[in-house]
Amino acid sequence: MIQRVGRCLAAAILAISAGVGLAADDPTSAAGRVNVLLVCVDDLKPAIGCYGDALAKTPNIDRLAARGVRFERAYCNQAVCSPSRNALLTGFRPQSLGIYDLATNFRRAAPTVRTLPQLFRDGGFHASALGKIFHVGHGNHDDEASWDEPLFRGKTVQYQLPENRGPSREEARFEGRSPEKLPRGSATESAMVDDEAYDDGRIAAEAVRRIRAAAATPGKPFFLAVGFLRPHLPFVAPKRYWDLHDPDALPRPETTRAPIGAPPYASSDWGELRQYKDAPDKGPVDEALARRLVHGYYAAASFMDAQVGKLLDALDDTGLAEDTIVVLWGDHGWHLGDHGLWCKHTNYEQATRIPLIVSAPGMRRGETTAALVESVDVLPTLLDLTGLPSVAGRDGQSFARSLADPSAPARDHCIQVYPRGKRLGRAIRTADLRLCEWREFGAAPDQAEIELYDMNHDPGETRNVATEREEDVARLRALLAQHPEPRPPLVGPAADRSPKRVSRGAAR
Ligand SMILES: [Ca+2]
Repeated sequence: MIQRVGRCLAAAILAISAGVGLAADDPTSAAGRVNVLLVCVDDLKPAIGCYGDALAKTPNIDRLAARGVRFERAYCNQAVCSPSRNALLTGFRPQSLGIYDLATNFRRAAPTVRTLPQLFRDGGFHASALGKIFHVGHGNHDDEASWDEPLFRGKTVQYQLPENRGPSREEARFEGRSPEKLPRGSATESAMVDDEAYDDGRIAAEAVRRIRAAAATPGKPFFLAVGFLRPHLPFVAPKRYWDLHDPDALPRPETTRAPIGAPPYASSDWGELRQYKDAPDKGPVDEALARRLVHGYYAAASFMDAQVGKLLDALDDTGLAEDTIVVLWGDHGWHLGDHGLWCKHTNYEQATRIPLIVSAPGMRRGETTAALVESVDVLPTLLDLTGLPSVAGRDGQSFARSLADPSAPARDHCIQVYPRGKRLGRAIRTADLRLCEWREFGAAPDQAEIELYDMNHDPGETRNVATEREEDVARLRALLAQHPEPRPPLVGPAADRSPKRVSRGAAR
């Protein structure tokens, strides 16, 4: 069977390379025989070994990249958890749903949409989820219709040290309770505990159990979604993962101020971090905390990476690696001190660029592609690869050709959004440039404020050159104008509120 699956996928790739969709070519070619393991990682930027970060300790993600295709230019659709996950799981961008906040469930905008896991259930797969897949908390809830069994839950805010335990503001928000009057929790924790003391360890153990059970009782193929919680705040991890890193050797941001010439509201006041007791109520973090946060982020990423390794080991041990597609996806990036920011919540490169690695039987292995892809593209790609029927009318497009041929043509631009008060920032990223157009919903284009960054000569986005590059601005705005006008927020205020309260206690 394994060899047959490999041949089927190899034939499928040839069909994709030739521009022939699997479903149209042979509706039964791979459907029902290849499994899907979708690994979603919360707040993971490409601070990963295989992405060129020599100080990261991520041997298992690197191992996955060695057996798959790594996307060098993958972007989220909005740099905050829930809208980004809606994009992955529905194939609709936030501006198509009109949902830019954490609380509004996507079914308010698309009550009958068949989600990515539902489409696999329709195709005969057993779909189940562990940890953080849809955004649960802040008033939002899981999508029970997407799964064959109840979600195996995980807690984002969780401590092991006695001095850190007890109710805290952020824990309450993730559980949909009022944070008022609760103390602030710790932003970091290094504890002498086993992996399974934290929920990422428990999630990995349960995922391994399910993989082994599937191998022992072949039947339906599986669509297994595993959502790891780290390196989202708080940066907690067993001590041995902290010990992998020398805090003095970890990178320091080169740019600690907002881009010259950018509108003030384009940045964030990083209100999420300020909900933790270590962070100041206002103003910058001090050197000691900056070092601790960078150390904590890298430690938490190493801890999560070790859990990814357990999944890969289980696939290898059972032989299922030969007929399982593995996708590793980060929901958005993170400003780890660059521009003086400690958050996601912007339209800049550090918040919007994501890790994306796809490994599948018969595909290219150990290669990198510069193809521009967005989170909404994962849904049509997985349908394409498994021979399931494609769905019309969504925002994504399959990048399966890039898996067969990393130099194949792909999108010429990606777009992201982020709201600030009444404004929406719509960003467009080409291979060379990033432009962001800020205007109120429904306002005329001539009311917009524009940012433009030359990503080849100024990859750190230190200087807005919009007024100096009128032709580039006109060209990119014309591309943006080809997209539908963004829907105004469906419910309530947008993810960030007024510029004076930028992101404070609002978006996570
Ligand atoms: Ca996130």
